[in-house]
Amino acid sequence: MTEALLAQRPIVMGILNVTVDSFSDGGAFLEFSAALAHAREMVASGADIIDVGGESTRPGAERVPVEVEQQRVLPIIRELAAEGVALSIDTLNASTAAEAVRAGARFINDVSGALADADMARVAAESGATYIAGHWRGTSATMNEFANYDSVVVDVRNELRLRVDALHAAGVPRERIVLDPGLGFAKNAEHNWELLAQLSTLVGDGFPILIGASRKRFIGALLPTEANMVERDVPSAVVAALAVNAGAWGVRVHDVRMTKLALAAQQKWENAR
Ligand code: PMM
Repeated sequence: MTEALLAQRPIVMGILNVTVDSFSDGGAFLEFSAALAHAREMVASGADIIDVGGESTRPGAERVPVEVEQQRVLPIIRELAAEGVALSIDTLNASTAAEAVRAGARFINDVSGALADADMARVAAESGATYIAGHWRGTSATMNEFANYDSVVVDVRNELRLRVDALHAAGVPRERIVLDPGLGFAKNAEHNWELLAQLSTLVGDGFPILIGASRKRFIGALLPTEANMVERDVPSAVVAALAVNAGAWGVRVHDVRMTKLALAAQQKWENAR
């Protein structure tokens, strides 16, 4: 089901965070239609996959009840799947992953690499979806305490290998695993840059690699303090192009249009070599 997308390079995953705090009756349809409109705009701009998330995993973020998470994401997934859009569900929860795949998602994007929910590896195996395993330590609340590495590249690589072993043991075939070093998850800015600079090491292990640098704090640190979020899109697009140049399979981004332009330049450069 995802073979064609896994064979394609590079892919652009557009971020659809449906993480509003209240879904009041009046606001629900507005939020729903606004989310759909944004997803359609990203598809029109060339997004290959739309990544739908109903719970923020940022450092310090509070957990959302699983019913609320599902109310946010499932109607959007159903609608976009019916329109033929390739979708991934960004969740830590196995039950949300299972429901999302039933609703039409083809990828399960779990930043915890199946550490947050003991049932996730089984769901990943049984669902038939392609599973994106992120590297993380701790939880959203505690991850900053775990940002200690002997060598961040060696440690992340080894810990991702352990996740692959666990997924494989649960029945997820290697061909359905994508790895993500989890920039910002139990990592400071230097860790993130080091992982990016050594990306070819991770790529060398043979799994498709997804990179999520877009608008993250370490990107924001390049800008003056008064800069707004949207100003992070230029350095995010540069990092996306460099990541693809280093062999990444895909990039998870907010500004699809700008990323596609950066990747078009990268592809021209590559093709002319
Ligand atoms: N980062 C966030 C959420 N989901 N998924 C993957 N695979 N990789 C990431 O780096 C990642 C993710 C947090 O960023 P956001 O709050 O801007 O979505």
